[in-house]
Amino acid sequence: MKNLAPAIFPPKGIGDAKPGNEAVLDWVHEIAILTEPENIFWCDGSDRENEFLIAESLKQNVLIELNQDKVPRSCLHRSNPNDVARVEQFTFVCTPTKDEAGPTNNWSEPRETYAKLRGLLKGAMRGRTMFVIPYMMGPPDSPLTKIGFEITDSKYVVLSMRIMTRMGEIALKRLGNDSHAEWNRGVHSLLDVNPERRFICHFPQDNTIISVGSGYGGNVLLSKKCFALRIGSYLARTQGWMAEHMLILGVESPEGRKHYVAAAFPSACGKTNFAMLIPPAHFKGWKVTTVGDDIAWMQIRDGGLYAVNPENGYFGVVPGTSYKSNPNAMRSIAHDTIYTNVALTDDGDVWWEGKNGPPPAHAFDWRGDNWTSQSKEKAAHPNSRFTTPMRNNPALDADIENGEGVPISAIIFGGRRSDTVPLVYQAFDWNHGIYLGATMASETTAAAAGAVGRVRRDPMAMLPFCGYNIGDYFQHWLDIGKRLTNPPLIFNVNWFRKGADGTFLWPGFGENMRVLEWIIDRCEGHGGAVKSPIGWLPSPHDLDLAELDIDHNAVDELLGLDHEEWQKEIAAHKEFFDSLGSVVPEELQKQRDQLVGRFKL
Ligand code: GTP
Ligand code: SPV
Ligand code: MN
Repeated sequence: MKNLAPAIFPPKGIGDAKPGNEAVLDWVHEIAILTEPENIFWCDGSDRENEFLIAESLKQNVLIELNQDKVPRSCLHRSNPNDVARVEQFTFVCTPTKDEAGPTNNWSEPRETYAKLRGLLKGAMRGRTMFVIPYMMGPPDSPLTKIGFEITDSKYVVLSMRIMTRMGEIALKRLGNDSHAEWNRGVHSLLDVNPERRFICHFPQDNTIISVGSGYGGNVLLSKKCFALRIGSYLARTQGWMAEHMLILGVESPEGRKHYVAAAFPSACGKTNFAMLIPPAHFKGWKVTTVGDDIAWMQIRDGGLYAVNPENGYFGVVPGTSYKSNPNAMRSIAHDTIYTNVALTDDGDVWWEGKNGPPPAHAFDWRGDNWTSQSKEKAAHPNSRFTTPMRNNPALDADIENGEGVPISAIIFGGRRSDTVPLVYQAFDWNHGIYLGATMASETTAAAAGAVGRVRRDPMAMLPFCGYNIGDYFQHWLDIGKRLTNPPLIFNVNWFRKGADGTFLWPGFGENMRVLEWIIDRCEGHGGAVKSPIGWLPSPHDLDLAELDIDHNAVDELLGLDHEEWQKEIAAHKEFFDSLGSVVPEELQKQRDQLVGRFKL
């Protein structure tokens, strides 16, 4: 099978970057005895190593060569068709008690789970190469920065981790030789890429992740959802910081005033697009820059919240990306990019639904099958992805390496809601903002296996990523608030509200600048708003809608509150809290009572 490449034998000087830390060596030794690889490859993250691994991957069909004139130094990867998204139903949090994992996580007893996984991993790397990847999450000089190691038998994982993290020597140096230092242990094996033997298991108390049976990004690039969010959120709570599923962007006014905002939207709900926003022509002199597109690690400093992006690259949704919707993403993925599950044209270019220009007459679809512009099936998988270095982004923020982090003026929550939820509104205060986050919902997307378009509650966009009890997570937000003398303001947005005809009421993408400007205005203490039962709402003239072709009825609808819909919404909040049992903090129950009360005024 194409995913299961045989062992490789590198020339001298490649694959021998052994760390000096005894604890790491002991752990690698133990995993090697279990998995019985043909050989061990110690990654150093160098260009030479990368070139060698790309060449081997092309030979073994792990990667497909693209037309180097069209997409220089880029390749295509096809994952197994049974393996194209995160698998939440096979994702486990293995805390000593079920209670610690809480009502929203699949729990599995640690000792039994280790035993089961050991059984699956026994001899799993026979005839294969075992790669050891040292990596660093966060800027080199940040107190938030953490080290991880991922053991894997997939070259695709090695090549992707080199883009997504600061990989190799830099991580070994930061870790040093102290055998008691904190670092994450990650073990990944493709096994036989069989959904029946696919488990993504987290052991927060051991700072350990074991992922088997998948080759898809979110399940196997262990730095990302597994470490930076699930284990990260657990560490953050015990250590007093925050690990969140948030983009971070900088926004600078023509007068040179700069703010940073962090925004939590669920998977495939617009984080990468918002983080790379280009203001429309009307906003002359405004500049938006990207710090991160998916994950924020935040600490308290001087009573405020400061964020770093722990990642080094973007693993972004491809379909819908075009020079019209997201020019910065298009420029980022024009070179040095790994594409996963997009279509391949006859001239060796990549294609996907929503790319600029007409569809090709013929292409190979994401599975590698013949496809024509008449085909009913999609050419690119709806969850096809790009893996690209953040340094490709023309809008990269200058403070990306700032170890203290960037000061956050506003936190924005948002989901994909066809109805009920207005374009934007502001929470009355921090605790009310937590209520907005805790009750947010979104229509499900192709980023996770399962039904698409079903409204589900996804608190802080962390439902699949919180590595401990969600009630304790809410309490952690409340506790952080008590320590903030200068807390960010909290907002909720919804780019996805639809009209009676079923089309989006709001143009979205670059035009979201109009909402962002209102948010910044509110942070600076000007900017009008009216008090509503759900929070501060802009009235139509509070938003700058100049030079925007939008019907005023659509604007009214976007900013309107339908009381009947909200009665259903509040009932759904109650149903959600009830489903969590007794873990929801009293303060959030109180917030709901107050919300109900405000509707009765
Ligand atoms: P993950 O990588 O899964 O965490 O996703 P994400 O939150 O970064 O979402 P992304 O920006 O990749 O957008 C996902 C999908 O939403 C794409 O198909 C976009 O075209 C679409 N999208 C993003 N922003 C907007 C918007 O403002 N309006 C509309 N209508 N669609 C949008
Ligand atoms: C998400 O699903 O939120 C992603 C993609 O960012 S994955 O890395 O697959 O989780
Ligand atoms: Mn994400």
